[in-house]
Amino acid sequence: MRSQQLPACPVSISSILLLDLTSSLSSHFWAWASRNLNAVSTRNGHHHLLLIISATSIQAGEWRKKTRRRHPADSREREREREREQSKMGSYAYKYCMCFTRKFRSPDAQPPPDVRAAHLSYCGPSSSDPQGAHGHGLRCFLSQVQAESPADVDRILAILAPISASHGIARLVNRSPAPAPPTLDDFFGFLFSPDLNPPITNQVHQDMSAPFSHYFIFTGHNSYLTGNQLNSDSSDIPIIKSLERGVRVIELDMWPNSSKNNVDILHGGTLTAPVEMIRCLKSIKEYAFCASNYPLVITLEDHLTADLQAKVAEMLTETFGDLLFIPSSDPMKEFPSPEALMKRIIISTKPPQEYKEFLKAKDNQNGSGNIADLPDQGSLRRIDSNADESDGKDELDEQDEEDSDEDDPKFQQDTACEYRKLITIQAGKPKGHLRDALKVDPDKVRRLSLSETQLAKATVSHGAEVIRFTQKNILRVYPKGTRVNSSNYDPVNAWIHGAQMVAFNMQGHDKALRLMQGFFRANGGCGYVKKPDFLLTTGPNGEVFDPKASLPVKTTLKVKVYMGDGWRMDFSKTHFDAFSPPDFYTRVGIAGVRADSVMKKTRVLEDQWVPVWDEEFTFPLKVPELALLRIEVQEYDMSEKHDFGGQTVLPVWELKQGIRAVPLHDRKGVRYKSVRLLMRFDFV
Ligand SMILES: *[C@@H]1O[C@H](CO)[C@@H](O)[C@H](O)[C@H]1NC(C)=O
Ligand SMILES: *[C@@H]1O[C@H](CO)[C@@H](O)[C@H](O)[C@H]1NC(C)=O
Ligand SMILES: *[C@@H]1O[C@H](CO)[C@@H](O)[C@H](O)[C@H]1NC(C)=O
Ligand SMILES: [Ca+2]
Ligand SMILES: [Ca+2]
Ligand SMILES: [Ca+2]
Repeated sequence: MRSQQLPACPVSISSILLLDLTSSLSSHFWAWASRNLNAVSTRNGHHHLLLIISATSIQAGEWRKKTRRRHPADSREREREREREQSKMGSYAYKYCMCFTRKFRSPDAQPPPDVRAAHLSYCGPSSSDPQGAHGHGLRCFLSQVQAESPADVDRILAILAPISASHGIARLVNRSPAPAPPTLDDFFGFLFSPDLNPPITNQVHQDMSAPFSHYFIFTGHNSYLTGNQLNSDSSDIPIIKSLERGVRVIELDMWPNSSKNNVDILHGGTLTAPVEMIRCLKSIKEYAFCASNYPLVITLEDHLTADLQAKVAEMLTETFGDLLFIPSSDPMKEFPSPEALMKRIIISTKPPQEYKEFLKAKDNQNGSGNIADLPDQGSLRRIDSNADESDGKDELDEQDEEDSDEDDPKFQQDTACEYRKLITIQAGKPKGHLRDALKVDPDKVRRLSLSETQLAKATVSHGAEVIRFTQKNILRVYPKGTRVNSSNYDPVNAWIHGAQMVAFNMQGHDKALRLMQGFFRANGGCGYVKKPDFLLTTGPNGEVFDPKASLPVKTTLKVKVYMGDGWRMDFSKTHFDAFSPPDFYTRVGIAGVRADSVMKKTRVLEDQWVPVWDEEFTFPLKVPELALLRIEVQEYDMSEKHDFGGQTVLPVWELKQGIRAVPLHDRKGVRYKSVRLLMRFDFV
C-alpha cells in the first residue's frame, strides 16, 4: 500500500475511491477486496482500484473513460496500454463475479401480491367453493378472472393434464375424488408460462370467407433484397425468411438479364446484384405455406419484353403447378376470399401493355370509360412534383411502380395472353386525376399502388374516396424511394384508410416493422387480419368512416406490469452491466391513431434479475380496433445508451383478459427462450 490507507469496512454508500497501490497485495487485502471491490486495473506498474459501494450506477465504460483521461499519453502507447488493461480486466472478471454472487442475493421469482391474492381466494383454505359445482378453484379462476369461455376452460384444463406430471403441477388438474387445491408455486408456474397462459390466441378465429379486400394482408416490399435499396445483393434467402414469418405478399421486380434471354430479379436502376427468377420461384414454392395455409400473393413488377413475359408465364405454371390459381372470369367483379384460395399462389401485376390497349378498344366500343382513357390531367404527377419540392428526391418512387410502359415491337398477342391469364389481381399505375384513379368500378376490381408520400397527400384531400376505394379494391402502399436504408414508415395512416397491402421492407429492424409484426400476430398469425367493420360499412348516403372526425373513447385498457423473468437464463451474467445485476424498467404504451398513441414507463428497479414492478397503466382508446400495445424492456445505464432487454407488440383487440405471461422478442422479432413479463389486461 502506498498512497492510501484502506478504509474501515463497510464504506458508506456512494463512496468512490480510486486507490493507487504497489504491486504486491496481501491475502488479507484480497479477503477484504473480494467483499468490497468493484474493479481493478494495472497501469504503469500500479494497481488502480475502483470502489463503488452502491454498485449500481457507475459503469465500467465510464470508469475507463475517467482513468484514460487521467493518463494522457501518446495515442499509440495509450492503445497498447488499453489492450493490456483489458486483458488484465479479463483475469479479474472472475474474481469480480465471485464477489457479486456473494454480494447480491441469488435471484428467485416470487409471485406478486395479486397472484397470491388470487391463489388465496380461489385455491386457498377459505376459498368459497373450490370443489363445488364448477370443479376445483382453477376452473373458477379461469372463467371469472381470465374470462375464458366454458369451452376454453375445458380446453386449458385438458392441455394442462398431460403436462402436469412433468411440470410438477399435477395438483392443478388432479381429478381424483378429493383434489388438493394447487399450491401457490404451481399456480404461479402456470400463470407465468407463455405457452400455457398466452396473452393472445394462436388460432385463426376470424371469418375468412369475405373478399380479399376485407382483410389487411402481411405484405413485403422488394422482398428479394438482403440489405439496402441501392447496392445490396438480391437473394431468395430474405424471401424464405419472410415466408417463415407468415408474410403473405412477396414482391419480385422482373428485369431481362444482360443477354436478354432470361429473367432476373433485382431493384432496377440501382446497383443491386441480381438473382435468377427461377431460383426465387423454387424457394417460394418450397416455403409458401410453412407458416400459413392462406393464399400467397406474388406481386410482380414487370419490366419485361413480351417474349420474356411468356417465359415468366411458363416458369410460373411449371414451377407452381396446381398451386397456381388461375382466375376464370376476366375481369373480376369481386375478389375471392382467403378461405376459397387456401394453399394457392396468386399473381398480381399490371396486365401487359398491349392487352390493355386491346381492352381499352373493347371498352370504347361499349362506350364505358376506363382509367387509361381518362384525360391525363397530371394531378397525380403534381402530387409527385409537390413531393419533389418537399423532400427533393421522391421521383425515385417511380422506380417502385409496377408499370414500365415500354412498348415492345416484338409483341405477340398469344404469348402475352398466356401471361395475362395468370393475373388474379390486376394492378394499375395511378393515371389521370386522383379522383379518377380512386373511382370504384362496379364491374371490375383492381389494385392501385401509392407511395407513402402519395398516400399521405391523397388522404389529406380525398380520405373518403380512399376508404370507399378500399372497400372493394386493393390499395398497396410502398415505402418512398428515399428510404434507401430499407427503413419503414408509420403504417397507421394506411390502415385507418383501409389499405390492405402496406408493403414493408422486412430485412432490417425498426420500430415500424415491430408494429407490423405485432399487428400480424393477430388472427393466429396467418397473415390476414379482418378489417374492422367501420372501414367496410357505408351509410345510407354513401358516407364512410371519417378518420379526421373527433371520436369518443370506446374502451379503456388497463395494463398492469407485475414482473419479468428469464434474462438470467437467456443472457450472460455480465451482458447488461459488467459489475452488477441489471436495472430493468418497462416501457408500455399504445401505437394507433394519434389520439390513442402514448408511451409510459415503470420505475427503474436497480440490480435485480427478476424485477417486480407491480405498476398499473390506463389507456383510454378511441380506435381500439387498430391499436397496438407496445411493450419494451430497457436496462437503465446512467452514462451510456440503455441496453435493450426485449420487446413485443400485441394487437389490443385480441388481448385476453386477466393475468397473462407475455413472451418477449429481440429487436428483429425473434422470440427469446425464457424472457417474459407477467401482466394483467382488463377492459373497463
Ligand atoms: C442470361 O440467362 C441465360 C439463360 O439462363 C444464360 O445462358 C446467360 O448466361 C445469362 N446471361 C448473363 C449475362 O448472365
Ligand atoms: C360490351 O360489348 C360486348 C359485345 O360487343 C357485349 O357482349 C357486352 O355485354 C358489352 N358490355 C357492356 C357492359 O355493355
Ligand atoms: C434510414 O433513413 C431514414 C430516412 O429515410 C432515417 O430516418 C433513419 O434514421 C435511417 N435509419 C438508419 C438505421 O440509418
Ligand atoms: Ca447496462
Ligand atoms: Ca446494475
Ligand atoms: Ca445498468
